[in-house]
Amino acid sequence: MKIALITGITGQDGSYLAELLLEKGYEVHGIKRRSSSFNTQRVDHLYIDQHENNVNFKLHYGDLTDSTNLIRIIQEIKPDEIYNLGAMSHVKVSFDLPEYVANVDGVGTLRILEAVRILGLEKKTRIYQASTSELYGGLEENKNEKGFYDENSPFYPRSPYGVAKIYGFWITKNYREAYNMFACNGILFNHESPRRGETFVTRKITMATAAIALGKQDCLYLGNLDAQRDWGHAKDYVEAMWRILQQDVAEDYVIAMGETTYVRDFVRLSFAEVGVELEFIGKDENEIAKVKSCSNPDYQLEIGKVVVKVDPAYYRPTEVDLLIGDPTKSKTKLGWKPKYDLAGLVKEMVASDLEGAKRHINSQLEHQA
Ligand code: NDP
Ligand code: GDR
Repeated sequence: MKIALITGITGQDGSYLAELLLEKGYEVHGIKRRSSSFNTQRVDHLYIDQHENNVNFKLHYGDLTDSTNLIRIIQEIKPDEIYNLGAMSHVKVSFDLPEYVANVDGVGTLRILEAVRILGLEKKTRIYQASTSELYGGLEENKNEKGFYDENSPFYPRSPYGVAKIYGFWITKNYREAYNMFACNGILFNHESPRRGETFVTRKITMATAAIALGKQDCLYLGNLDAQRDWGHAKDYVEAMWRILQQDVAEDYVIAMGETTYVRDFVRLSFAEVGVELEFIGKDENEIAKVKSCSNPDYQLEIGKVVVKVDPAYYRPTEVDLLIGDPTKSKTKLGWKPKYDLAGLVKEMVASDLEGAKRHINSQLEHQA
């Protein structure tokens, strides 16, 4: 039985990866942070009473800022594979917490690599580092001849998050070259799911779609509607992470869908799921979206109602305008093939948020009864 350690197991990707590795017969260990309120909702369904026999899922308290803790956990479980997914992952918030993000997202990666080296596990333990398309920064001149970012495109990060992650990228590559460690970067483009954090743009949109359709929210306030992202499904992307660590040779890979979509068009797709067609008018901070038609009798939205407005408070000091990745290498070398497209992703997210919103309304009604 292979043993895996996942940092960031309580996050979107960590939870899907834990499910995948358990299905594959791994013993899965994860690092969770001590918090004053519950932070394990995404993995609670995997929890097994630790008094049972053959427990193959275990959470350990820890933090990427604490080397002693990381060394102790890795020493105890001696993992075959470490997936370093832990990070302060919100780009806009990284402008408010730049030093903390450098410590967790940048130096945290070094702490994992060093722990493995200090413990003499360089030959045993394979390491996956969660690198990101934010490394590219969206500069037009850095795209390849086909108009995509690939494994050879130059980096130009545009946020404290991107700058911290570039350290994580290079220190992973350096440890691979310096100490012959099996350490790889997955340069993943945006990936979403019903488990996506609620302040990332896709989830914010699908939750608001559900709440507005059910009459529980008046208007959705967003930032830059002109940004373009290459969006995939997190379930597909964690499969790529696993494949990266199963190769004979340690290398870095871009994981992407190879298509880019405006934030505005994600909003359109999301509202279309509840039968609402939107009309966008105005520009920049004066842009709004009104209901043009509503074909679903369950969601009676008034024609002309303004459901989206721009709030410049959500603009970033420096923005990444456009991201589009070239998945050729991952498709040919890893045999990676995504099962979801954008339409399927939006459908699943809106359906899940509608269900969640209805559950919430029903429980409120029960309390009132
Ligand atoms: P999430 O924000 O959903 O999850 C982040 C995880 O990291 C959570 O489990 C969080 O714990 C944990 N974490 C935060 N700070 C620390 C810390 N100091 N010590 C230990 N753990 C910590 O992110 P995703 O699942 O979306 O992303 C996973 C990784 O992939 C991240 O590194 C992200 O930067 C990267 N990435 C994500 C992409 C995406 O589109 N989703 C694309 C490319 C890269 P808690 O639950 O307690 O907050
Ligand atoms: P991103 O994701 O910054 O690409 O980072 P996010 O969903 O936050 O933003 C995508 C784009 O949408 C624009 N936007 C808004 N974003 C948020 N969060 N809220 C808004 O109201 C809003 N309005 C418009 C943003 O300006 C941006 O252009 C994600 C994270 O998961 C990172 O950890 C990961 O590394 C990258 O994807 C790849």
